[in-house]
Amino acid sequence: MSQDLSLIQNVEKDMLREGLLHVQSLLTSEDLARARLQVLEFYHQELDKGLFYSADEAKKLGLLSDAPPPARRVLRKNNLMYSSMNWFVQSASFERLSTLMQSLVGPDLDMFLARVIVTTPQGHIPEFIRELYEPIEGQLHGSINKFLRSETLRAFFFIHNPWHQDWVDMPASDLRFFTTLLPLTDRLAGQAPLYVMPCSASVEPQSMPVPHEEEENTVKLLDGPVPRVLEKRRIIAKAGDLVCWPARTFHKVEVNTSDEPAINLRFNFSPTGARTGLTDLSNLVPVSRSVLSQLVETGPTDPKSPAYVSSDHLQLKVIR
Ligand SMILES: O=C(O)CCC(=O)C(=O)O
Ligand SMILES: [Fe+2]
Repeated sequence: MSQDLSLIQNVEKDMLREGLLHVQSLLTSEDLARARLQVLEFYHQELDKGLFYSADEAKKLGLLSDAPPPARRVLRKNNLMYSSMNWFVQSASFERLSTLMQSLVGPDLDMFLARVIVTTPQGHIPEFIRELYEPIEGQLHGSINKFLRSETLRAFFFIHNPWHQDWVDMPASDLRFFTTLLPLTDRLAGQAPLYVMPCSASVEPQSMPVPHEEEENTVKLLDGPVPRVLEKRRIIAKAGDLVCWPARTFHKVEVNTSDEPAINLRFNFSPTGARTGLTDLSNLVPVSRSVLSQLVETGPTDPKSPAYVSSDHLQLKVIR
């Protein structure tokens, strides 16, 4: 417990200082082993079936024209995190994650996005797709979901992810959210290198591609009244770690030159009542509630207290 408390104090300090947090070994070894086995099995099954359309198929399906193809979404019922992997939100590891999030957000906490993110090994991506998205510089995004052969999309596939702030995923939000990433595979050497710009959480939302010049250890942001030079730092994350940032911290993922997929669980958290930008509010999962919220939402827990009736926005309906 005292270890957890000091962890939380450091977490708050780290996050406030840099708008970035990396906690080693957040997942229990049991949860890591189970989740890792499941995502790797999923990946290799998809790979055996043939992950992506061929160039001819993609052309016939209109995926290569400039006109946007029909949207292919990961439906909630197919999303791994809401189906075969939904055990994870009940796990001891998720409990640790939500305790940590409560320390950064407060006791009124919601989780509003849960997905598996795969950065596909370069060697598993057909040449015609690589030509469309490489090099990473100047690209709008690195999502390659539309080329997936599988009829049911269960996870989110990337070739890379150019510099961005996660507000681009939630443009209609009020920016009050954290992204948490839980790598289930190591992010070392060529395993989809993850970079961040520490101390960038106050930069105004930038649309993509973000105009910049990049050196080995710095990035110069060229949009805005004066160019700003920020540190560029690689996060050497290992399977089971936690990496977390708020809506405006810049990060990027380079292509995966290793033989194995780089796979993360991703959860977004916000304080209850924040505008998340979700169109379907059923995707919002209450994680914890303050005492005040519990009292207002359901009434006291004492068995002698009258049953809670209802509260209609500003008008409290009390029946005695
Ligand atoms: O794959 C990663 O490590 C990061 C992915 C990412 O940037 C995102 O999901 O917004
Ligand atoms: Fe991101």
